[in-house]
Amino acid sequence: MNDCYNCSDQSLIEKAESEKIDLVWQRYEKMKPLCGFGEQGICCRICMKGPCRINPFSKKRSVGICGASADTIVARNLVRMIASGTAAHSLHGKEVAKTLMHVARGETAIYSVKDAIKLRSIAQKLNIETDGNDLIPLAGVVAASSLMDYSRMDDEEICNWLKYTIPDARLEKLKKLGITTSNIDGSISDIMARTHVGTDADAVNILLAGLRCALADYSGMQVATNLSDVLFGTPQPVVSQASLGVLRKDAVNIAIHGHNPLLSEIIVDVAYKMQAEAVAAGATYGINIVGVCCTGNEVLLRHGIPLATNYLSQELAIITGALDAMIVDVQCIMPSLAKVSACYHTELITTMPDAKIAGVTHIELGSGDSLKKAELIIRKAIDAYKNRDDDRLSIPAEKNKVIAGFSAEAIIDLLGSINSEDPLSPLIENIVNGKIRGIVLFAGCNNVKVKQDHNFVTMAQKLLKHNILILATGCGAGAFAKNALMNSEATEAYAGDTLKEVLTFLGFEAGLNAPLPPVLHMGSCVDNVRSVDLAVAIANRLGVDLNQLPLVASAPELMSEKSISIGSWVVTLGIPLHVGLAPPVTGSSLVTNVLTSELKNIVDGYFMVEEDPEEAADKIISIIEEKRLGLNLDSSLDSANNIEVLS
Ligand code: BF8
Ligand code: SF4
Repeated sequence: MNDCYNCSDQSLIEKAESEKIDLVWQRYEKMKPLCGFGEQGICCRICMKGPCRINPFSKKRSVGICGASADTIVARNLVRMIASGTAAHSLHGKEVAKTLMHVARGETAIYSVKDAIKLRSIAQKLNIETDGNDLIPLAGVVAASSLMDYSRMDDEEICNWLKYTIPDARLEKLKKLGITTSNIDGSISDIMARTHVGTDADAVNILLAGLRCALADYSGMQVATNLSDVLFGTPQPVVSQASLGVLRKDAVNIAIHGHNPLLSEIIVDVAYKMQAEAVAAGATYGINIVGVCCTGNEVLLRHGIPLATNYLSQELAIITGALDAMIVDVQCIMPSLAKVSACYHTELITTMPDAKIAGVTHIELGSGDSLKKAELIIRKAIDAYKNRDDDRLSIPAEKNKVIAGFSAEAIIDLLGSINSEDPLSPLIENIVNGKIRGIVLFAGCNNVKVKQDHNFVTMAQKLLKHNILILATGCGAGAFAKNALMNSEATEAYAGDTLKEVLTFLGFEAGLNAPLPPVLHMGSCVDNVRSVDLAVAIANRLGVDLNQLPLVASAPELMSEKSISIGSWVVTLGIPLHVGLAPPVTGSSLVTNVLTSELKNIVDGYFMVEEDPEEAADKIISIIEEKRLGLNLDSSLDSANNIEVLS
């Protein structure tokens, strides 16, 4: 059975087994063999003449009842995954933008502009006049400009959050291909319309629309991340802890799980004010809020709240017997939590109208009485604590120090303490002189088909040894946080000599009195755009496009439709992407070939499938070295200061 890389998680799996509680790993075993047609993407249930499935072993060219080929079916299924991922991210972004608009109109007493500097810098980025614009009216203009990206009717225009955030050369390339997007919601509905029965049957044409939709995903993620920073603050380095050992025996433990900071920020605020009630109930420490999945990343970055776990082991938080409540909003919440929490005293509470679980307590947040509702939720947790059964308590001892909060702004600020006139230069010089060979962005989920966190950790250790700096988001960041790769000690333990030298220098120069971690936590899944912002800043500084940078992305344990949409815009921006599992496309050699090879000729980026983490790391190293050669980094430069050669 593929279970957890982390030993303490493993002991909880065994505890659940002894208590006869099925978890994701057992359900996976029971589901085997998985549907081979589904795995290859060759089943179609788009109309009621079917469902149809293509026989992958047929010598004759097998087609669906309507005549759709495997290529058409696979392409349609894939782009529908992209549309779903895009819808999930961009709805999150739209809700944040609408909230900023409510702030600007004075319609909410709960939220406010917390980061005025970020608001002004966004306005500048979006080409909005800031002079003479007071803060609150400016918030309204920024919110309107962002919401326009969801509603624009002029197809010739381009979404602001796409147009103003990528290098000019990349934008020109995308324009020529006709895949820029003018309207995020429009790009999603375009996919649903063209994949209706009897519409687009040209696999390549369908895939190109998928790339356009993926760029809509990128735009919506930019909205979500940037406007969340305005409302809740831009992350700065913060020290905390990760792994299930962050749960406490002497506290009312509340996990917040999901994605949208609009909800989690309220819970965090209200919980701080209700500590005394928890103490009065006998929890001497008070309330201990911990995070799960991307909400966990959001509150870790902004508040230093400990991260309990990432996607695959979410049920284990309950199996500790120490979790008094789990409060969830949207996305990546296993419905199984209802059954698992019913085996313990844990209160499971859903909070969003579009994400309920049958039989689970639903207390809706998001309207004017959210603060009162949040109090009610916390009180339920305190009541549940009184029912905790100490005999079933099993809190793992292991927890690891994590330094998180590396937004692009935080990294640039930190480097600016070394060179305030040209903050990026310390990073760029060390990439140019080869002390940092390149950068890998690890993103994406856990998948039960892989031993949890194993691919992340194995690949990172090899890449770090090769002096490659790592950025991480989403459940990838969770994997590194839990497994002690996001602290200064990890730099000592894993970084190659020159990377260690640079991280140590930067850490001390920036006043941290310790090396920077070798894996920088940039946030949740939507925060993948933070790493793009950093890469774009580096590319612009060097006068090159993103595809030329020694930069590779990896989703070694991908699972969700969101990971497919993110992966698709990553390659469309020109960045090679490693995936540790093949997406459901192998039933079409045409689609597989386009994604893994032809795309390189079209958008420069491409998908590289490699299941073995050691091999994957080697392949990524080769790509990075190839990119360095392309930029002539090692041969033509004799000094770290010669970076102008590149521009
Ligand atoms: O958005 S990394 S498992 S929690 S989908 Fe989900 Fe994947 Fe985790 Fe966050 Ni992203
Ligand atoms: Fe079958 Fe075609 Fe209908 Fe798909 S759209 S279910 S391939 S008949």
